Amino acid sequence: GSIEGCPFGGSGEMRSLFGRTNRDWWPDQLQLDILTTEGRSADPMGDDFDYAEAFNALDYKALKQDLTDLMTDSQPWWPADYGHYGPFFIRMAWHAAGTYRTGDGRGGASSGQQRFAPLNSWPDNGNLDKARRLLWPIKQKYGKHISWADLFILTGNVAIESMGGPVFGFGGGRADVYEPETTYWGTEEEWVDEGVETRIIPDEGKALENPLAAIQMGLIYVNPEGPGGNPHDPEGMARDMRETFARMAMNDEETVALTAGGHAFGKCHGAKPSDTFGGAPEGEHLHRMGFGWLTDPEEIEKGHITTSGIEGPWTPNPTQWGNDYFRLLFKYEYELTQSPAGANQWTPIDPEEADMAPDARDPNKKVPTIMTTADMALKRDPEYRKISERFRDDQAALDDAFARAWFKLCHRDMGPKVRYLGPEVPEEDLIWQDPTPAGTEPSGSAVSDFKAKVLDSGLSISELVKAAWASASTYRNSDHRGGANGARVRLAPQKDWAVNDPDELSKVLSKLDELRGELSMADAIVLAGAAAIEKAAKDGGHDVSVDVTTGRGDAGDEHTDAESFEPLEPFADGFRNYLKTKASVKTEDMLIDRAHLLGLSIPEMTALVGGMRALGAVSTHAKHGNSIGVLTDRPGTLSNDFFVNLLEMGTVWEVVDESGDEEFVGKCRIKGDEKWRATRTDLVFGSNSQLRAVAETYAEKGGEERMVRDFVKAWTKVMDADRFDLR
Ligand code: HEB
Repeated sequence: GSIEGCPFGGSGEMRSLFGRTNRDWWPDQLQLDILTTEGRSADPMGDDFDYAEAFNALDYKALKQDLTDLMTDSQPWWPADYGHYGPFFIRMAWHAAGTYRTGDGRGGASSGQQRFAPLNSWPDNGNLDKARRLLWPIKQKYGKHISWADLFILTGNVAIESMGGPVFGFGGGRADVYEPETTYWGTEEEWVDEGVETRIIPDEGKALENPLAAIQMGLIYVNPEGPGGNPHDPEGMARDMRETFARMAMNDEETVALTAGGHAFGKCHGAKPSDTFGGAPEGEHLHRMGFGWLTDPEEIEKGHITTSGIEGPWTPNPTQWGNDYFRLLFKYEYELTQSPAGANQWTPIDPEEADMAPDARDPNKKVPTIMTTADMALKRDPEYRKISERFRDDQAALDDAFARAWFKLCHRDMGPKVRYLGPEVPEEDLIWQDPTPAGTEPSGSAVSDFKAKVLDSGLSISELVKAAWASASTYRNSDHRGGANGARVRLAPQKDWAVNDPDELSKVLSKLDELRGELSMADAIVLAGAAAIEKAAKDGGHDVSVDVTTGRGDAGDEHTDAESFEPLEPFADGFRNYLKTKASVKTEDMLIDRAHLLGLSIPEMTALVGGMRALGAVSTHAKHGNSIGVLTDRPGTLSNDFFVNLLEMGTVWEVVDESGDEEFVGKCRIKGDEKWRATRTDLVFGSNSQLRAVAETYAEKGGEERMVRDFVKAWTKVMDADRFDLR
């Protein structure tokens, strides 16, 4: 069944973690992945390349000037509509950023994924291959000092500015990656232009599966022609827009401002039936050199291009910022028409000559303006309409709302503001940046005094470890949100998440608050976990120190958009053996997903799971009850018992029938008496051949010492995952 808010809820059918992959779409694709196994990186820049340092040495002004000049430097192989590439580049930037979704924080502009499959070949990204190639001479000129990912967004900003539009700022710092990211984009085997089903069909009880944020496979958001292409369903159109934009963290006002502001510029392309064009880049002939959707150069020259299939501009001034979009939307009645490519679109009835637009190639020729079905929703939906009327009558309000929403769109996946680089980072703190007040360095013996008091406080090892894990483990490498800094674990909604055992957590936090003195809560929580682990290691005969870099600050409710933290709730956390409800992927897949979001390697994940089980740090609210998976007789001691007992041949495992394949009992192979209980997440370290191989190294002679060391290192990595202030 579908689980409200769960990134793996949805269809109810079991699926693989990443759904349909590049290899499924393009079976003939070059098999480069065999060269990225065995620890070899695909990144040519090398480990010591520091993008921030390179960016800071960029001649930013010169780059912006070159981008401004490029806007009107029309190239014969892909001439600029109206002699200005601005609108085209805005669409490129919007589609780079617009894949972001709050559900798992994946997608978005921050690693330049539009360069790679599948995004480079999504029908919705049609012809953006040309936009990126237009930028190549500039990328080449500035080299390592500007990443593709930053360049896409900065180009969008320059495009807006060069057409008189309002811009709020720019933060650089998106380091490129050199291989496609593994992101779940859905399970469907067809693209939107091949007739794949729409994902929201209320009559059939079909809701948009989380974390997906697009209405059909191959789209960024909605279908511009209407739900499933149907232009006669205004309610459905608004519903689809509201749902998909909400998944991108946008409310109604932001949605209206973005769509109307974006469509102040440029045009739609639907001059010819789409079957007169070549295929998408990834599957095209070698000699097309990564270009797709091709037709005769003479046709391109004449502007006979099809992208979406819809044809025409929204306003009479497609390269000038202004309010004509709303003016025309409300001035005219619109009728449903078909583009030359056969797409559904809306045309004003009896437009005045002055409200006609120039042809994209011939300024002396006049063409009618258009609206897509999605644009029509801005006046057909009552809530959108109120906002649209306000913007129609108040240009300054639209300017401000568009500039802010565009900035958010392009920076939402960059995490806290300390990650932004460059001279145009806005002063103002924005709530969606999860601002955290700066911390202070504790003085003298504050840290050691506190750690001693914590161990004397009566709080258990497991309670302290769980609190620190609850605080830090919300971090997501995908959008750099969450983590221990700010101590938001003591605020709503995190303090009440079932995975955090709220009653226990609140007891631990108030005790720590009592003992912490001058330390921030955020530091205190991490230090308490460190003290507990040092003690637990010592009890196991290992003398280790768990280093903590202090200096975390405490955020308050006023710094926190509680609602925006809801998608960070783990519906499964294999590290704490917690599962809320069975999902549409295997429970062990959810551990892998969480480890990926935390940026962990296989050995790091393995050492953490084994260590946390030994420490007894499992959730009591786990579906499976307390202490399940704690395969040791001495919980609270840091040992390799979990691995030793898991791999012990004297134990045979059976499914606990009522558990629906989620809980297992380990019995003595000879006597048959019960020894342990475990979950899928536990047994996968014995059943999966690769994880077993790693588990064996921790269970074998000499392995415990290494496990303790690896555990502490991985633990510290998680605790510090959000310490961008240190880098
Ligand atoms: Fe947009 C274009 C739809 C949103 C900006 N769009 C466009 C088109 C379409 C659309 C269909 C056409 C393409 C071609 O070429 O053919 N959109 C849409 C939708 C939505 C949107 C449905 C949701 C509602 N946009 C948007 C946003 C933005 C934009 C948000 C930003 C801000 N677009 C844009 C631009 C353009 C477009 C600028 C133009 C391009 C050129 O000109 O090339």
